Amino acid sequence: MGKSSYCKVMQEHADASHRSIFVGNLDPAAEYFEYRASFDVRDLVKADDVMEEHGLGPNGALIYCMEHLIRNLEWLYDQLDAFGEDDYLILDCPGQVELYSHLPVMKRLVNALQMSGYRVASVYLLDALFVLEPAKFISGCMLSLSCMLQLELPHVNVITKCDMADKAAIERILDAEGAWMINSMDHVSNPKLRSLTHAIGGVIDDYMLVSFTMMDINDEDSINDVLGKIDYVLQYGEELEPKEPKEEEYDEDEYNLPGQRGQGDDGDNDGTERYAWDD
Ligand SMILES: Nc1nc2c(ncn2[C@@H]2O[C@H](COP(=O)(O)OP(=O)(O)O)[C@@H](O)[C@H]2O)c(=O)[nH]1
Ligand SMILES: [Mg+2]
Repeated sequence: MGKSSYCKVMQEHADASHRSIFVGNLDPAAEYFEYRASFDVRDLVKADDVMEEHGLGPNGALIYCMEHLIRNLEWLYDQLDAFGEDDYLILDCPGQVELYSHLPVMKRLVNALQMSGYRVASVYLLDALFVLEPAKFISGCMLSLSCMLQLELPHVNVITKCDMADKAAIERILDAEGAWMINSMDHVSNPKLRSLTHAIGGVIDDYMLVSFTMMDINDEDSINDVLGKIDYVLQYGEELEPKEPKEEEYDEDEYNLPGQRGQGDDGDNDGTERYAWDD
């Protein structure tokens, strides 16, 4: 979904705006990325090596690698020691959904970071082309929800690759009632499953559980907007300069703060100081 590109774009944006963003690669199967990596999990374990040594397929090897990382957290702590109090780090994570949905690996990693005093947020990326197809969009929303429930972190959803898609069409879908989207699927979906699909759409819609920010890598304002939203959920820099969301710019429903859905809360949260989590 453009995870490594997201890291690169954020790092370049920070370079150009007198801010530092560090990136660490946590994807043992990464083949290629263009950001300056402060550390790389492939120095500890590589998916290719594991496939060869243990005769595993790509998914099995990836899970093996992540479990190896969890068993060797000292390695990660050694890398993290290099950073200072206010440093901002994006972790470029593997995208395989089972790591977030039904395996405890990423949750354990998050717990370890939090127990060491790091503030963590998750950033979920969804490809713009998925938004334009209702069935894929709903499935993307469900996956995001699954990550939110599993990781229990302040969470920001971003639509990537907006430079390649019809932005007006995406905006229309994001503004539309979920019911409209579900109805637009009726002519293609199996009638037996229609009521289930309606119920899922209704849950997403009624509780405004998932909301997205569009990001276009060629539009600095949209990159700034995404960064600002993540800063807000992390309360990044709050010690340096108190930061309140401006009503006209920030809508608290957009932040998907765990445990605060539909409670009319004012959006306060543990936030983060050092670490943004890219999934
Ligand atoms: N045009 C465009 N291409 C993108 C964008 N993000 C990623 N890509 C392309 O999509 C492919 C996969 O991106 P990558 O960041 O490596 O995905 P990852 O596997 O999730 O880390 C690469 O060829 C990127 O150049 C984007 O925002 N716009
Ligand atoms: Mg990648």
